[in-house]
Amino acid sequence: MRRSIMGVIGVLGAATVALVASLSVGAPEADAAAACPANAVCFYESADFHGSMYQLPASGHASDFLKARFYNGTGVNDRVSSIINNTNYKVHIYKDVHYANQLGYGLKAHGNIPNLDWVYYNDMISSASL
Ligand SMILES: [Ca+2]
Repeated sequence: MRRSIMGVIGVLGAATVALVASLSVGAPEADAAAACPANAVCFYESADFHGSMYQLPASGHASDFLKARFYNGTGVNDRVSSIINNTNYKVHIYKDVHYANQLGYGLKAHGNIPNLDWVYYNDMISSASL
């Protein structure tokens, strides 16, 4: 009898641990902002640097966002809503692929824009370069 009670407690304990683990890992993931590394330019799917992220390649150029994917697999083209520029250079953004139709004057070195809606460029960027 004693052995079977211990067995039940063991099963419940394991289930509780599994539930706590899944909550602590799963809950923040949906809303946490992915950190933008040093010397990188990061494009985010949502405002306030939320959602999935795409980093400008080390070359400093991305001529065609139709070929780019956020970390979650979603296409980047016309889906960027916020940007962090952690480089020493200005980032230029364009409405169309191959650096056509520049949007504004660019994002200054070590600058960021939490919401592209503020400048009417939300879900519009199709290429970018330093
Ligand atoms: Ca576009």
